[in-house]
Amino acid sequence: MMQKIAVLGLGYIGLPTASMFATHGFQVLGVDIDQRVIDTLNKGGIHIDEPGLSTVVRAALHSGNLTISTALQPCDVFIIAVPTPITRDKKADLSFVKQAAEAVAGVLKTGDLVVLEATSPPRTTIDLVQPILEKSGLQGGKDFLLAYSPERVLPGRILDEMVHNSRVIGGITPASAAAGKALYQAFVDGEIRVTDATTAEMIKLMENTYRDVNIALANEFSRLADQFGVDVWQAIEIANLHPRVEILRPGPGVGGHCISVDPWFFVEKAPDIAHLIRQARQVNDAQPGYVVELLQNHFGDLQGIQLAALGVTYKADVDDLRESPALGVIQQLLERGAEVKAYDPHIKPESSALSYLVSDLSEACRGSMGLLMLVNHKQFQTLDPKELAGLMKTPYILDTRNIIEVEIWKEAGFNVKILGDGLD
Ligand code: SAJ
Repeated sequence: MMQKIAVLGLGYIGLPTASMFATHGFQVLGVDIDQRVIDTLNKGGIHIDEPGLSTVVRAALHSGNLTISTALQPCDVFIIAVPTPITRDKKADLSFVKQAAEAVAGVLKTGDLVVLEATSPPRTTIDLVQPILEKSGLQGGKDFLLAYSPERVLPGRILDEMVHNSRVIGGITPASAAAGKALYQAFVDGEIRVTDATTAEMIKLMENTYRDVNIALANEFSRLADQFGVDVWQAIEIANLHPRVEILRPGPGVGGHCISVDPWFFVEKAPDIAHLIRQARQVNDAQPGYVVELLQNHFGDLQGIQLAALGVTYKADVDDLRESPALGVIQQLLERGAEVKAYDPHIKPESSALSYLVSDLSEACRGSMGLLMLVNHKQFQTLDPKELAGLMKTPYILDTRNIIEVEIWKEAGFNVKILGDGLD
């Protein structure tokens, strides 16, 4: 019976995972190297904006089953849920995984189970983590069990999907996979499939790469539609009536610490094979530039043009700025001499280094010559265009997410451009 679980990394995945095991009867030690995370949590706060998470974390802490610390101790199970970002030259940064594996090696004992959850390049578990753990003198598969099991939860729906999504557990041995399956059955009611570690790593990357390539296709369709004078949104809606077609939504680009990152792990490991995957990444990374091009088509020279950016996070209704395409668009506008004020209901100006962020929508719009809808936050679906038109110098809006009611905005006097609508 697995008694004590250590979760290394209390971020978007580690904190919900630690709390979930704790509220399902396990003794859990949550470990993070950032003392501020520990202090925030110990004061009853939370550093992650995820619906329902603070309730579960508080319940876990109050139950006494979850303790948190910067120091790792001996446990029976070790779950490594630390970040695996990419470097500027698109290489996987596995330094946090290495650091966590070293810490586990220092307290590992016979019979323990180690699970790597962090999204990693194929073969990371067997070629990087296993040898580090074996510095303990114990042998993987024989003295300790080692598995890879990625999270596939959608930020914004983490607590629901953590329980109901299917899950894959890849073991360095069948016994490792079986032990991983037994562990997650504590709270997962989705189907749990077992395989080997490298296959499980590949599955995770395939899921996110599949999404990135399909978003790139939608983005390229948006540019083709603008070129041919077609409304891509109507075209997608009708094309998707086909029983085997599901074209995703064009947008200002692809952000987040997953979809915009994970495909590069394939490109890094197999640059002579992953051509389509690289190209899709380049299409998505060029989409912010296309948004700026649309603004240049409308305003001509952007020098001195005052714009209000609505939304800076990487997607709707989250507070996560990582790899956000909105930041890419704004950066390029500033480089062209435009004057940008941005407003995002999920980001407090005082808690962000973004100098152009203001604390309310009216301040962002006052005196501006154009609105730039960059994130489809729920709050932006009910804006009053008449009120905003009254604040602006010239009522123009470029909607990169196709969330506004065009006729209502036109009646309020706006000149409207939807990315991909085929109009000038
Ligand atoms: N986006 C579009 N058009 C779309 C869908 C998304 O432009 O049709 C953009 C979003 O605006 C955002 C980016 O793509 O900038 C990524 O958003 P997302 O909702 O596709 O994905 P994430 O990063 O929030 O979560 C993904 C999910 N993976 C898949 O859907 C295959 C989630 O299940 C993963 O667990 C998560 O990555 C992860 O952590 O790996």
